[in-house]
Amino acid sequence: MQNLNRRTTLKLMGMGAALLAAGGRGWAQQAPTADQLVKGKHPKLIVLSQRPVVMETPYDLLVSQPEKTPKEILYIRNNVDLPGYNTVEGASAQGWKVEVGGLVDKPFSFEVSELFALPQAEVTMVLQCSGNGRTLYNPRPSGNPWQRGGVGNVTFRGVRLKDFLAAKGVKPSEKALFITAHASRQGNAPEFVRSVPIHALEHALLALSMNGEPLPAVHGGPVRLVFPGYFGVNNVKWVEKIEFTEGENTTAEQVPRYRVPVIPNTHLPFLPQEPGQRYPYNLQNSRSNWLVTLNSFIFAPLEGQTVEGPYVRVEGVAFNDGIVPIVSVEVSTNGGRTWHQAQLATQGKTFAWVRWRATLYLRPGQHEIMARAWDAAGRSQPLDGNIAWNERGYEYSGVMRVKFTVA
Ligand SMILES: Nc1nc2c(c(=O)[nH]1)N[C@H]1C(S)=C(S)[C@@H](COP(=O)(O)O)O[C@H]1N2
Ligand SMILES: [Mo]
Repeated sequence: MQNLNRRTTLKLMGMGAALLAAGGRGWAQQAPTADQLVKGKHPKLIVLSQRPVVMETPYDLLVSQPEKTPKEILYIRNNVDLPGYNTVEGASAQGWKVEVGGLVDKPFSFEVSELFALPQAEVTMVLQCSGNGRTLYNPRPSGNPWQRGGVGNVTFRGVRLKDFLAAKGVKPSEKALFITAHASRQGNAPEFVRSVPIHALEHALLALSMNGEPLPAVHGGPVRLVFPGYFGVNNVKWVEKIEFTEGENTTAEQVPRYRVPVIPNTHLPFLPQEPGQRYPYNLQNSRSNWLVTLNSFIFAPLEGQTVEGPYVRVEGVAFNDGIVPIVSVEVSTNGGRTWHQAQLATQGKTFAWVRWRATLYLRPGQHEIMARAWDAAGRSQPLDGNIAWNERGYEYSGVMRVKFTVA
């Protein structure tokens, strides 16, 4: 908060604000496009909400960049906007302070500008909203109507939180079971706070750059606390306070939002719900959207496409929480009766998505292809994603199906 007043390069007059101001002149009646709301975004991003800004990557754009998702097309999910930060350009680090406290032996604060001089680490990781795929649930849960474009594969670079604490000679207490990060906000805007299990400290990064460029302001610049392997919501943009805590924070983004029902103290990933049923979320009967659920996507062919046969190249990506490797992706063209092994581009543990491909021999006509990933922990994806139906529509990971035609 006090940070905000001191910031020098605050561009309060983003394109979004300009549009609103132009309302009286008539042309704001048309819904603003993504590039009008956030400077530098691709105009074809699908605007799910103007305020706070929420936009998803159309699937054809997502698959056009199968290595890395460029900042121009990466989805945006704000629960709370930070005025002036609606641009893909970097944000000034000058005067931005971060406090570190809670259950640590020596609370301290630092200036983001000090981080640039320290050893940097890099991680390529999937950034995915836990609401991604929500529209595939039936009946449709509440919340932003994400299709499959609330996801990207990006490289963050910055200072490892663990190394930074060690360099400062600061130790979290053994009583600290969670890391709780608070975002900067303006005025009396609601707080954005998230808690993740202390295990996440292992790979936590104070990110200063993304895809080799200054971290875009809209994606959390000048500094974002990223937790590789954790769902989007946990990666707190514009971080200004990091606390080590005994319990989870209890603001709305921690409970009741961003959780799925569970049976406490069991290893069932979620408690199946009667679709349409309500659930009394609390800290005990539900689990926060933390580790990324194993998932896979078909990048080609696309739904409705006509492709040349009889040899058809099928490809896509698969990812999990990075704790164990993805070991296989299989594809089926007969509704799951038989499966063919796809080839994986890389082996081993990774927080990034892993590309896969297979070549199938297919007769002319209509086909439906399914893809399913497995990891070394034996985890896979439900054939019917609706088994994980939950009131708020989180963590969809059902096997993807694509209908296409072979010429
Ligand atoms: N400060 C702050 N951090 C935040 C959010 C937010 O509203 N404010 N939204 C979270 C959610 S729900 C997601 S999915 C990701 C989206 O990251 P992106 O906007 O950089 O794509 O940011 C997370 N971090
Ligand atoms: Mo999200």
